[in-house]
Amino acid sequence: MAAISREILKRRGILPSPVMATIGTRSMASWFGHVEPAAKDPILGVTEAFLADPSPDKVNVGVGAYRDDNGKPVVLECVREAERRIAGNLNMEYLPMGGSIKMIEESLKLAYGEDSELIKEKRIAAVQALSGTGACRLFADFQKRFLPDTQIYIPIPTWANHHNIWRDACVPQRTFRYYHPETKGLDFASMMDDIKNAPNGSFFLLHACAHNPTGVDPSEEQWREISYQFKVKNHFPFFDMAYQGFASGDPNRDAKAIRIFLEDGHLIGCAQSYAKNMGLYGQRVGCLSILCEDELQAVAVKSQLQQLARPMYSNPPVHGALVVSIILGDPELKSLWLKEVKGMADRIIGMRKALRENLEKLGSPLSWEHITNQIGMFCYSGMTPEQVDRLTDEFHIYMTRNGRISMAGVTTGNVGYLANAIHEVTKSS
Ligand code: PLA
Repeated sequence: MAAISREILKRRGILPSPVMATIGTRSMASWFGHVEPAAKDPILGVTEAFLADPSPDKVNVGVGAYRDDNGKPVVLECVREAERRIAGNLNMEYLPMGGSIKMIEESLKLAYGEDSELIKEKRIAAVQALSGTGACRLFADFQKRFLPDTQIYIPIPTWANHHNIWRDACVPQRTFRYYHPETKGLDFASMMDDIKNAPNGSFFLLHACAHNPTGVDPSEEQWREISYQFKVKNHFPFFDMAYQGFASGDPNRDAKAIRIFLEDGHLIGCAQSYAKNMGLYGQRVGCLSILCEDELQAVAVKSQLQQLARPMYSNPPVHGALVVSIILGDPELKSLWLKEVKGMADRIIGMRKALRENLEKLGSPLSWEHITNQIGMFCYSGMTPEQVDRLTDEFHIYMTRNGRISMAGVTTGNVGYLANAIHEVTKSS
């Protein structure tokens, strides 16, 4: 008997099942015959395409991964020193389900403030997470399990993976306006309207600093207004803080939005990542914290976060957590880290200036002021997907199709080439 095609089965309303797959000539492969290839990830897919390009001119300004001025990945000196201290001295036993207590303690100081009363009162439930992504996902799963009727309000635009994370956690999503394409700045009025118009007690995802992809953050004054409105509406703020230190060069200053919300007495959630600010990308080290009413509640919440982690990955990886604990727990290494974070932020700021100057020198008819107004790792250039396609096809320059340039990949060596290519594809627009 000829193999029954998937199409015929579909038309007959019969989904191919493992049993049906044994009918006909198709073999075991049919177990997965219905699996279509997934769409390419809009960010990590760019790296794949970049790696596959043999051109010597190629430039990757896609993923937000810091490079030195020679375009090489960086391991911070404080990290090297922490690793020297670990080598041969510590065991590789499992961490507890909630991760390293020391790493969590240090992370909370970083987010909530060195002398935070909330830490002393033990009101924060916190667990080590699989970097920022894992922290967001754990929170989304917690939200679904314990507040199943809630939704999450996500800014437009945002880091593309936010949508995947809350989708896979089965939390319904709503959006709020954030960015103004004409001014290439914050659309504060619309954002406030959307906050006001959301049902009381809504969950909001906020980027604590260095908003991805826009590089546009509210000012301190605007954060105060946002916090006030959240109080009025009894909304819950969940801060994704993936770039602490990358906005201003100072992690303490970059936590300002969170500190304002804390001053105003909000309960908050917070996802922290050491991928960017310690360059620990592949180590997958981060922290999820949820500020509770009191210690009793925090103990319960933490135990439930651990219970969510147990069947998913049991307990988090140990190496990155050791590195972070050693750096943040040692005053000398911590000050070296602060110096190195500032160094990374400053190099990026320098590249923003250089890219803008180069474009202006080329006589671009467009305004590129936003390159230096925006902050953090990314420049939301305003280029269209078609212009980005031309950059890739004609100049071997790789970036996400939303026009986001990872400034962390721009160097003294490639900034001229990049500016020239951008000028070529935008000059007649
Ligand atoms: N949150 C935001 C806002 C991010 O931009 C990123 C990373 C993360 C969380 C997660 O980082 P982590 O899990 O590695 O800690 N965004 C990158 C990489 C840098 C990515 O897409 O995964 C980006 O290029 O946008």
